[in-house]
Amino acid sequence: MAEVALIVGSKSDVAAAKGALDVLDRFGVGWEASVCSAHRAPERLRRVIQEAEDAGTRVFIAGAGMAAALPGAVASMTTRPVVGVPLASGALNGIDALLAIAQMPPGIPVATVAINGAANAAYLAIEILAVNDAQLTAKLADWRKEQSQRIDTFE
Ligand code: RP5
Repeated sequence: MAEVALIVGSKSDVAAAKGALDVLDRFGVGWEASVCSAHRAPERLRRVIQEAEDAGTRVFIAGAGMAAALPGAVASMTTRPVVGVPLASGALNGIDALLAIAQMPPGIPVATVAINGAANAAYLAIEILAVNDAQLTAKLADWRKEQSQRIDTFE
């Protein structure tokens, strides 16, 4: 089952978003991924979200660059948590997307990660799912332990 649905605003965003899928795979979390622009195809976006919810999606990850309406638009169409990934593109190299995604109005939040922080979006989605999943919680604890051991090693 695709517990996480990843949506990006353009084909040009796909490479930058792939890091999220690698993390989800490593934790055995099911995902589905699609390209859908909030500006260019808003009606299709509503269908994509509805279909994902019907299929069991519990967390959305949405990545976009420039004016980056997508994560906020997804948040406006679902009550499931939305993690937004600002992607570096265009003249402002992601600063525009970061502000657009973070500055949501009260009541329609988007949990915003760093510019090009797709991997952290996946970790956050996994942490949300782990609240009700002891096995996933244990995997996260193992991963944290592994990270600690890595930084203690002088190589
Ligand atoms: C945003 O504009 C997309 O998320 C992408 O990062 C950027 C450029 O899109 P394209 O013109 O490459 O489709 O909406």
